[in-house]
Amino acid sequence: STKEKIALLHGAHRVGKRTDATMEKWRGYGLGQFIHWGLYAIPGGAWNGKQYNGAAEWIRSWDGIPKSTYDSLNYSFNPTAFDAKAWAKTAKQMGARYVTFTTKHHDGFCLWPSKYTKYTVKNSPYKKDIVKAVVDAYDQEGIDVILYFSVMDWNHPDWRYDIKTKEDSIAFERFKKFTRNQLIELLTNYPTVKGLWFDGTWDKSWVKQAAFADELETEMRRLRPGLIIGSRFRADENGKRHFDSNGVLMGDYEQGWERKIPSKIEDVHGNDWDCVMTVPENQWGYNAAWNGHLKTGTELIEMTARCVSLGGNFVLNFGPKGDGAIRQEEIKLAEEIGDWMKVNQEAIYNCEYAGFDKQDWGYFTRKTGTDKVYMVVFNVPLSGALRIKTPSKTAIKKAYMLADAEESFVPEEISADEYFLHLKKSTNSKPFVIVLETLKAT
Ligand code: JFZ
Repeated sequence: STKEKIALLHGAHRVGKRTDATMEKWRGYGLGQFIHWGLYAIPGGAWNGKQYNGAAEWIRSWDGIPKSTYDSLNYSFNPTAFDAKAWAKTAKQMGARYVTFTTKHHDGFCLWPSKYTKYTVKNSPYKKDIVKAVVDAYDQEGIDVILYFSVMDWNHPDWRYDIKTKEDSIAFERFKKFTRNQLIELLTNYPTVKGLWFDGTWDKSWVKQAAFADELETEMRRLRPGLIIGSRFRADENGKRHFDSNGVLMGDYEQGWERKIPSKIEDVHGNDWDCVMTVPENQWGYNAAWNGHLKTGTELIEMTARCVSLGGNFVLNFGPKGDGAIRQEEIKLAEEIGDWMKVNQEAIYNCEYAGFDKQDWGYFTRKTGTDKVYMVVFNVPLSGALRIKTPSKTAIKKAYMLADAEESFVPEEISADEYFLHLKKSTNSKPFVIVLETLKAT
């Protein structure tokens, strides 16, 4: 465009996608797991017998919950059923290729023994380093780890929502040092982690720290070359978040797709992105009384395919119980997704936007950089005819079922660059994948 660029000191550091191997690997993950676990898992959405409808991990902030009583939950934190290896096995079984784990949520409780606050696992009956257990267990399964970190910290006396007085500013300077120390500590303690997933960065106090946050980001990247940081970490000097004042993405991928998925490729502006999703409408931490619509395995598989078809990753959230065990409903979903992934993962891993027009039966994905296109079919039309519109001068050489290459199709050309694939039988009860080997005329 001809729009003039505003000179920025703390805007984006790069225009366009990263091209290094670490980021290319991230781009190919396809499916990830999110884990929200912390003190909020103990009340599990209820306080003194009263169920709260909001997100369970926010319970400390609801009216009528005494903050000091909540903050004392660390004295009852003794998760006897916590088994990081079992979590990692569940993730592996589901087909997740990365995990994002809450080291510290808004309540400020640290699941690692941070030197910079007393409010950690170390001062709970459990005592042991949970972040280390999780990182080691997932590393062992070959699943990459990203650490979730909330800048907003309800427990820290120096946290401020805004800076209005001299006192606020002095306190927040201390808070900034504390935040830096904790982040450097995490990166130093857990050198195998691939990235940081920031949250709690929306308040005015933090939005005003463009210079500090920019320098801190640079420091972290210097410490861990290849580190992946999303767009939710810092604002530019005009207070613009995610995208700077010139509309350029800040960070390595767009982190704004929270419980929503883009509907067309234009929505993602050529950026990397991932979508984080809850099973109920909006519960991240454990809520014993999950209510409302609970997404089914098929819905979650469809979301995965939709994300990959638009060049993103899909990340499904798990909220383990206060004792550390993953709830049965989540285990079942992980199994259902995993069973599907075992047969169809080729259409999900290392795939990208295919460049084909979207059709009503489902989603196209493409094995990155190749001529292999996948049709992930969710809605079979009554006619049994699946429409394909190819980009111009693209021929379909072969079409066959991914689960059974013997079952092949002869595409019927119905007009220029437009075909029908006629399904032989529609006995499929699960979404299925058809492979297209294409050939582009040069
Ligand atoms: C935040 C947290 O407050 C929440 O508890 C959970 O951890 C989630 C993953 O992140 O919630 C958000 C953050 C950003 C948006 C919405 C909810 N957003 O950008 O629309």
